[in-house]
Amino acid sequence: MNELKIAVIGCGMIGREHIERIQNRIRGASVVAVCDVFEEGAKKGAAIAGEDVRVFTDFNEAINAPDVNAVVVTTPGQFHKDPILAAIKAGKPVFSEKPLANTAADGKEIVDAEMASGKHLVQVGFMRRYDRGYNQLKALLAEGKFGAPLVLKCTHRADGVADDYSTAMAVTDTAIHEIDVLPWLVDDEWDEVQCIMPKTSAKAHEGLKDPQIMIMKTKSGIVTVLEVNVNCGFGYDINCEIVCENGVMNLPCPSFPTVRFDHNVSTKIEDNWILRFIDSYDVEIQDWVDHALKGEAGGSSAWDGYVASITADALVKSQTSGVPEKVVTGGTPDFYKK
Ligand code: ISE
Repeated sequence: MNELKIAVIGCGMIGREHIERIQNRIRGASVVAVCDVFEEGAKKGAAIAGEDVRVFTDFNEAINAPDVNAVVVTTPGQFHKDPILAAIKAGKPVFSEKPLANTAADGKEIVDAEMASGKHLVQVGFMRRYDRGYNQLKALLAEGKFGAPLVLKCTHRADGVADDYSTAMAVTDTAIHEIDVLPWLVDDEWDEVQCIMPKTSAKAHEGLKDPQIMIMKTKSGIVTVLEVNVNCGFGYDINCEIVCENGVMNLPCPSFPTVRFDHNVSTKIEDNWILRFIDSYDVEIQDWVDHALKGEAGGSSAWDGYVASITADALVKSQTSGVPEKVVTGGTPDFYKK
């Protein structure tokens, strides 16, 4: 294979972002088919992809089209499983936007199908593994002079959320990024997780518990305290401080000019996640293409995606139980050991 000819399944906001990215900035790949259950949606995707692209409303037809040799799944998470299984069945590499699936049960079906196929076909779109700052932290940790990481203090703050954002989504849609990237960062696995509900912000819509504090412990005993706060009102603010035995390191934030104006000294905070991680998305999709062309998968595997869903299920359980819940994965199968 010397070029990926991609069918994009799901032409919502992130689907359209990836279509634009693949057509304009990615080497070795082009979008040849777009699909959305809503024809209007598919047409919006096609308008970005260009005139030669074929438009589908049935994902099976798009995935099995003879000119398609790779698949990007950007439907809402609860609809990821079926197109991913169809791509595995067709033996075509598939990039699934995060999360792999909304439930661990769906994730397990995907992992089982991929193992049965005998090929690594699935990559999950956890873009933070491609973020420059997280990679700099990982490299610093690998130097060894900081000693072992002991405590991670993180924030995941967003300006605001849509009315259909639920209490569970603070885990399944938002904290899911830290659930994936932090064990990768410190080379460990989650052991138990707990969610504590502080006083709810008056800005949270009816029924939404926000902020939430997630306390997550790894198998080696590293403790993460994560503040998810999606109505902060001042921008998209991702922080990660790693307290190690011999020193402390902080995730670099995107740099903006420091300005002096009107008796204030200030620095901008990024507006939203698309802008904050835009470079990571480019690097991630290029890495997927490069791996897929060699018959490999990079980034987060289907197993990583499945483990993230198991962890998310445990945190969602803790949202109501209030107590720490165990993360039980049954151990990494040989197929996924790196
Ligand atoms: C999105 O995928 C993100 O990357 C944001 O960090 C998160 O706040 C949002 O809820 C997700 O949908």
